[in-house]
Amino acid sequence: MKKIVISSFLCMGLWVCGFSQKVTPPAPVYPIPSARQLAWHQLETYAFIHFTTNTFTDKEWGFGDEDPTIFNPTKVDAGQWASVLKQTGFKAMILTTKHHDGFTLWPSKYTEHSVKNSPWKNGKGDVVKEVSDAARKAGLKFGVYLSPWDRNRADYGTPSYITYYRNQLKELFTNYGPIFEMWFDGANGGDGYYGGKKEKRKINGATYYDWPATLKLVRSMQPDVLFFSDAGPDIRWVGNERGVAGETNWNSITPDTLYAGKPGIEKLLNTGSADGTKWIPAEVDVSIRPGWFYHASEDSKVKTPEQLFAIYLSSVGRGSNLLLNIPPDRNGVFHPTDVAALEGFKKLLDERLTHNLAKHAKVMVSNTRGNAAAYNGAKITDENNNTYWATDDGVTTADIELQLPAAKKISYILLQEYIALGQRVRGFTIEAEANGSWKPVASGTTIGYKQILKIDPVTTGKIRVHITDAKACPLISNIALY
Ligand code: FUL
Repeated sequence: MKKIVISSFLCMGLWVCGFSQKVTPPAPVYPIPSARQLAWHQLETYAFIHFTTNTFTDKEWGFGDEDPTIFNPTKVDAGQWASVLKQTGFKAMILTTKHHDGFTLWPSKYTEHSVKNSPWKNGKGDVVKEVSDAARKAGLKFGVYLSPWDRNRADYGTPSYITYYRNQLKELFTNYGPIFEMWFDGANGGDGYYGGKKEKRKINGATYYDWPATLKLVRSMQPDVLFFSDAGPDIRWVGNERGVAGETNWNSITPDTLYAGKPGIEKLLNTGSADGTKWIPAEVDVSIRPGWFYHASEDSKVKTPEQLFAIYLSSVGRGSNLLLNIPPDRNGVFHPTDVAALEGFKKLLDERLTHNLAKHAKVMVSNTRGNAAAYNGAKITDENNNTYWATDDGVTTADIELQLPAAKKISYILLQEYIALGQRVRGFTIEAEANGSWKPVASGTTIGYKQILKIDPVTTGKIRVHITDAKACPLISNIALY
């Protein structure tokens, strides 16, 4: 103990303190993720499940006047959904417990517009229970989407509807175990059944719902839940439903600048901003079919494994999480075409992104923080995301060279920052050595949690990454080559 104190004193701020090897860890670059956001980043891919009366009316947005008796799946097999998702690499599922039509998939005691008045299981069924149970059994996390807009309710637009919405949240957040994410969207107001009034209603999206109070209520029931909306507070929308995050993708954004409907908002959501004040990473929601709900007419339009792989690269491969919607059909199961597409997608992931050629590479770096083993280049290939290579403070450009035991054909390069201390890298280039000379193979701006670059295949024994710009000393936890 005494030795460390003396040597620190003698060092007077030098990084390496003689034999005590005391090196100051990098200071965080704010904003940084919360513990629950950090865990969320690691989920990477999870499923959205859109299922309700729309599945039976062939609509995307039910008007709210649907007769509950039309909800009559022959067999809801949430076990099938969960096992397909588990086997194809998904980590969670988020269910539309109530879409804009207001029909509740659980027997809510606050409405008659519910599964309890359907013939399915003689009104004794509970889709939310079956899905949350199946998810947990398969080791998947469970999340809910409870549409704020409700085209069925007579009181939509008045204060009593907010009480109704919160009562439903109380049912969902107390009866179905842990909920990892609550998803709510900006679709609001417009025409609807509204208890028979059949009129157009407009609400003030900024004030009507009093979201701060609602989120506080939900957090009081489940403190670990993550809230998704256009503006967060935990996870933001990526600005499109095509499956594409920005090539530049900051986890930071300033929420004051966000509100639904603002011109240009999609672009900002897509890229985030380098100087954003809050950590609100983007989630990429996209459907495996053109619509969110099942329509037999779209059976021939299911995305192919190659299309799903491309979406994976433009979402997870750009540091976002992928929320892929798979809508159960009228039987209550995933359609065979969708299952085949998911299996094909998983096969492509296994073939293309599992055999890491950098595993036994020798790593040479232009600078190591305090010359300390704790931050050396080997941390980049140790396959441990809790360790990282770091440079000295003030060193914001640096080179990393990976030397492979033998030349290999490389088609994908994966980079990861240690984001627990903030997202830093603003620019990088990558070169490969072929026949004694270096040639550029890729370049980019942000890295974040994960960046996967598809390159023109190159056969090489040496890859060099230049960090060309960073907010502060870069912290790289992983580089993999495939
Ligand atoms: C949107 C909704 O209007 C769509 O129907 C769908 O649920 C999508 C995921 O969110 O806001």
